[in-house]
Amino acid sequence: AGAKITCSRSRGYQDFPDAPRVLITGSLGQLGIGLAKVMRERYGRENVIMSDINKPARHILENGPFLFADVLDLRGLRELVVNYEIDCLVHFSALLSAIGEQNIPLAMQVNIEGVHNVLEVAKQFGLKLFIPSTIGAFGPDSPRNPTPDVTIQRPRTIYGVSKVHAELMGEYYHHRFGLDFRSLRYPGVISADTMPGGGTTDYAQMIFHDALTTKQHDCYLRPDTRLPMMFIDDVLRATVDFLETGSDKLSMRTYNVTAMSFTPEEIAEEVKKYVPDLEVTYQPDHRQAIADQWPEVFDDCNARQDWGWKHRYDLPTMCETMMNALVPQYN
Ligand code: AKB
Repeated sequence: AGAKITCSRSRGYQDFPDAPRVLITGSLGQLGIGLAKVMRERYGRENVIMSDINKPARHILENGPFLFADVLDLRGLRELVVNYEIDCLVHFSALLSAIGEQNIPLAMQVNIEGVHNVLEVAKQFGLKLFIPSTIGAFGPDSPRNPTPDVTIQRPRTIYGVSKVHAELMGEYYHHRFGLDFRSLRYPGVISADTMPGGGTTDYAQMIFHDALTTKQHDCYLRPDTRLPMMFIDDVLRATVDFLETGSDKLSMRTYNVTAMSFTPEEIAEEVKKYVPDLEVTYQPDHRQAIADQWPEVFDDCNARQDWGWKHRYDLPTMCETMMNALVPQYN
């Protein structure tokens, strides 16, 4: 392992004297490639190591260090952290809400055992640890509009249960062992450069691809299903800003973040401004029951107050940016 990593820590640190060395698990999912890009610009290419159990496309290998890492292999994780002098672990490996329900044992392994492993490694080697949480960490008993940071959490998906577990375990390790654990509860994330990966909010990304190909989008949610959402650039900026915030500014370790809330009907209207003959039909499936238990509007006032979170993309600017990114891909 590691043959492809050519830098030494000192070389990386010459250009970026205060840069942490970061390992991103599950980095071939929706967020990892983008986060590695943003972090490499800030911390230096060699200081941000992507990892996954899947094989990356060639361009990913060309853009910076990539390693095989299985989050279920504790010894392997320890080895990577020691060999590559990791300071910060960003743990993205997880099965999302819809796919998790289809393979509960695997979701428990990846989302719960995987978290145990990264917590142990982070504690042992004094790493900063980021594990994302989600709007899915709330459930039918939580207030839905708005949903504050601290309230009833009784999710009814394995994804939600595993994310509450991650939040609580991370906070426990923080209080018990002083671990610098941080978590953001992300809403649905919309991005142009990857396809959706088994979530309940996937439709909000698929509608763009459908509009630009078949001009026909069959939505698996009811037209009036309101969910919190964020454009990927906001998600990545929130994550880096949050990780760079001094511990003294954080009044808690797990924060809600969001940018907008919309329904399938509302995003369809916005996309039709670019593709007027787009046809949208609605056939709710098993994902409707999941969405019906989730927040409609997310209250992220603590993130805004404590570390200055401010979104840049709302529904119209997100749609414009998605269209600008995707139109050239389909022409
Ligand atoms: C999902 O739909 O499962 C995710 C999420 C909101 O956490 N996108």
